[in-house]
Amino acid sequence: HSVAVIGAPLSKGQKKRGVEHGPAAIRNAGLFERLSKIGCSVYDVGDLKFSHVPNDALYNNTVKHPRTVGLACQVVADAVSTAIGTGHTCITLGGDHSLALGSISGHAQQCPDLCVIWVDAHADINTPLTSKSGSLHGQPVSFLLRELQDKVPPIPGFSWTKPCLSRADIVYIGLRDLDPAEQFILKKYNITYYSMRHIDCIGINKVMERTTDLLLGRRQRPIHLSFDIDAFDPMLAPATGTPVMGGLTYREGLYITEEIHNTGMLSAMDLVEVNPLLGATSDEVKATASLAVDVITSCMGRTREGDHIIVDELP
Ligand code: DIR
Ligand code: MN
Ligand code: MN
Ligand code: MN
Repeated sequence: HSVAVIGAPLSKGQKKRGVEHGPAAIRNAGLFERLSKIGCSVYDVGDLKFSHVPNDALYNNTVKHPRTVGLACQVVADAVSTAIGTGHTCITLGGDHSLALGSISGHAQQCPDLCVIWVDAHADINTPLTSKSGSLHGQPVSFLLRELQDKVPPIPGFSWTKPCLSRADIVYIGLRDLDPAEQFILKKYNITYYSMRHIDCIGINKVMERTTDLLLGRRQRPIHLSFDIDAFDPMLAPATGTPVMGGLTYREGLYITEEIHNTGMLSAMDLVEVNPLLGATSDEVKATASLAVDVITSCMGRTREGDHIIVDELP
């Protein structure tokens, strides 16, 4: 099938330099060759251009670069909407995770019925008023959820956003580093999440069974996968801005993406927070980027069993 790849070199949603080079690092790790090998026809949209908004003052003394990030997300939303509207499965390469506000909004313009699987060490559900860091990559989900809108102030750069998800339309997997306000929000709105503890407890197979039952049990609908590379253990994905010990194993990560592929409903995905300036060695950077490619190709149908033989009889 046909996939569109959009580079979104957005970095102003967090504080460390280098995450804007994520798309190039993932491309250089052989993404297109690997996608072609599994039979995808790939359309490269290229890297989006984001403008830096001058005089982009803090919001509420905390939230950083609101106009720059808000405008960039709008550019991402348009690109994703166009790619989905043209009939592609859409892959957005980050860049920091604030871009998911754009990609999910753009996806929802074409598929209002979509649901979201958010794979991350973090819930990224702070509001601009609860955020301690002021980083917008810790906040995208708050703008997307209808139930939270009376808690989200109108901040500069985000007037175009419209919440497109309800609390039951999103499931988190891999959480292990939540701010107190984020924990409060997850509990108060009864949002489903499978933390690393849940994965230890019931296993990744049950987690995926429950996730797909919850999201697709009543009706088939498009899936948006938002995959933060920091969901993996830092041993596997060291080149990322906010690593947290005790993350997904390689096998758990690929089981998640294989099950998502097997639903047949994956419509768009993000792969975010690969920061090639943060590996201690070039091997660490290569391992992180190559892991990102494994995640993406697995989503698009690569299996760990290899390809099926397409002849009728052995020679
Ligand atoms: C923290 C960290 N909860 C924040 N979030 C991160 O900044 O709001 N998200 N690192 O990926
Ligand atoms: Mn994230
Ligand atoms: Mn994260
Ligand atoms: Mn397939």
